[in-house]
Amino acid sequence: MAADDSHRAGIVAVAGRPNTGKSTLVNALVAEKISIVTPKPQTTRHSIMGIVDRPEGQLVFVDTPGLHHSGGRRLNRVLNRNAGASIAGADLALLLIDARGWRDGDEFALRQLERSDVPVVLAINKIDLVRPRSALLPLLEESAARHDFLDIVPISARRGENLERLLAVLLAHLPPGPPLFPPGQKTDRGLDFRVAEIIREKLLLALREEVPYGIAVQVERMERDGELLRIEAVIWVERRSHRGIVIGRGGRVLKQVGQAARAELECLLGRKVYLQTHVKLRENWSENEAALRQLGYDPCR
Ligand SMILES: Nc1nc2c(ncn2[C@@H]2O[C@H](COP(=O)(O)OP(=O)(O)OP(=O)(O)O)[C@@H](O)[C@H]2O)c(=O)[nH]1
Ligand SMILES: [Mg+2]
Repeated sequence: MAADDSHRAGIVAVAGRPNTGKSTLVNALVAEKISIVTPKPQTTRHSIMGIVDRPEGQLVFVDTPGLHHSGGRRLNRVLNRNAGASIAGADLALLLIDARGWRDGDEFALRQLERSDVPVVLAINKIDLVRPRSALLPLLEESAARHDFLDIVPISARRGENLERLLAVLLAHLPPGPPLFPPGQKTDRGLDFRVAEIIREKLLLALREEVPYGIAVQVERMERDGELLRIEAVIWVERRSHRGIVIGRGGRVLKQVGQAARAELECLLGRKVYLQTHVKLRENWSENEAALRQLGYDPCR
């Protein structure tokens, strides 16, 4: 692709409090599931790039962990640091809030962005939940008064509404330059990571309360065997009692998680998958710096 002056390229950090729809948006823009999505807050734990190519330019979105008051476990502090580092390295920040109104958590996220000095576009997401649409007008006014946003764009990530307009607004604020990634590449993350995340998503969906927050997934082996892909993964839990909960009575929970993950992996990979999972205990891993690094929660990624 020609790197002429009319071509733009840059990094857009997608930020906001947990559960505002950041990952849903990145997936919708890239038109592929790059990042896992659940109804639970604090689903995303890594900065994950989703790359969008348009004739006018390339937008590299960085999905970030939801910004939150990081009291509590060390993992939470790492997640905030990680999101902060992604924002600091971006050309633009895209702050997502929920169309049902500003909350303290949104204000906290905005303050983090203001500290970074990166210009901010505001996307008001989940407009499908607001009827009539004119009910959004006071929120637009209130938002404009809270910060000098480059622009404010109402969207529905889930329904794909107004996303082309959002892309046009973002592109207009990116610097001229050649693509940062080879056109056609959709994410910076490898297959191991995506497989582990899909398994973690199914665990988040299957488990309740605090258990999923103490879970990490690591792919130990991936091997082609003819038409089959054999995958071995470890599910790390941080309390002895969680092991039994993840496995479930008679192995029921783990079986259900494995089936759901396998079905999605087969779709993603276009081949049959044999998935083997082992549940292992690593006590309090989410409080332990060395364990966090080993499990891929490097504050710099
Ligand atoms: N109604 C509606 N729901 C949405 C929309 N976008 C996302 N959601 C839902 O909001 C929930 C959270 O979505 P995520 O994409 O995981 O949110 P997130 O901001 O990435 O969350 P964290 O990773 O925890 O920070 C999911 O249940 C989504 O289906 C939308 O436009 N409309
Ligand atoms: Mg997310």
